[in-house]
Amino acid sequence: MTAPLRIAVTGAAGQIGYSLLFRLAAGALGPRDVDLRLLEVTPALEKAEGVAMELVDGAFPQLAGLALTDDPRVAFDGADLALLVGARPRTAGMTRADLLSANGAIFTAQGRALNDAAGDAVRVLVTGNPANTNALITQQNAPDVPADRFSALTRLDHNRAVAQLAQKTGSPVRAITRLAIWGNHSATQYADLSHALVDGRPARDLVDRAWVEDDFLPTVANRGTAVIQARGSSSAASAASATIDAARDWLNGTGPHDWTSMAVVSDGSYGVPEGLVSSFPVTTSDGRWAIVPDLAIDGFSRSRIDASVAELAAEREAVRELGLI
Ligand code: NAX
Repeated sequence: MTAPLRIAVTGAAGQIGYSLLFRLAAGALGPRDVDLRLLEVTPALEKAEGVAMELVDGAFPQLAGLALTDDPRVAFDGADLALLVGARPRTAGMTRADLLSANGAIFTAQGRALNDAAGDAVRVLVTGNPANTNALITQQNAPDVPADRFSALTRLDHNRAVAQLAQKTGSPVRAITRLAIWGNHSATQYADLSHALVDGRPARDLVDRAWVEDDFLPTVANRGTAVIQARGSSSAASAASATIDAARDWLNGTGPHDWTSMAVVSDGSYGVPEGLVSSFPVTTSDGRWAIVPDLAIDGFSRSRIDASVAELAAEREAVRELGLI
């Protein structure tokens, strides 16, 4: 019998956790049973205990194990998949350096714990912001885990872009393929539809340039802010759903004619400096990702990719100066 997939989830008492955990328990990653290891900070353990009670009350047939802890080494012990959702949000008066430093403390410790305790096959997906740089810190603090096992979530941006293009062209979401998010999960991200297809037809033949530049790109990049304004709190169910999509595709593979977007450790492809955790179009199979090679990058795309990558390079410099990597 196959052992359950052991999944560590950090930030289990948070809003994303509240959507994510129930879908994991319900089998959103596939037919394999799951063993959930919930990590929270000590003051939030009681709240997480309530979430654990509700998971039990769901009587999910695939939920083969459930544990709750405030110790990263216990949460990550033998983990096949680590979903790092918990992070320190930016609060009033915090500078960017304060934010990087507070998150640095979390992700250096979690990187070390993953290095020591995680299973040999572990895949680590960082949702907590600033996701790309948190993933970089985690990866750099887990030197024994292969670098290609770390990713940051840009799937929500990808999904938002797919949905916008589907709405604009009056097509079902499943008709949209080959969209790509490049760079950072931030307002500088670049949602590239220059290779995208709508039912096999080039998207660029169906939408005009003005819509792309004045509507599509700002809508996708600022969608998180728009959701906060409308809902009074940040995207949670869609972020949980994107985290599931990203993990499922990483473990199970993308289809033959499509790709997805993942922020992964750059090998220097497309002029992105080696080692930065930057979003690329990728295909996945057998638990491994590969950057889609040989795409033509026009001048507009080049300048947008370069701007977002420059932001990532500045974040890397800042965390180097803080001694976090
Ligand atoms: P919440 O503030 O509701 O929950 C975060 C939880 O993490 C809290 O319960 C907190 O106690 C816990 N936590 C903090 N430090 C921890 C640690 N060291 N170990 C374990 N748990 C810890 O935030 P939520 O709305 O759930 O969002 C979580 C993170 O996702 C935030 O950083 C948020 O900015 C980020 N997001 C990332 C997105 C993406 O596309 N990459 C989109 C949605 C979201 O904004």
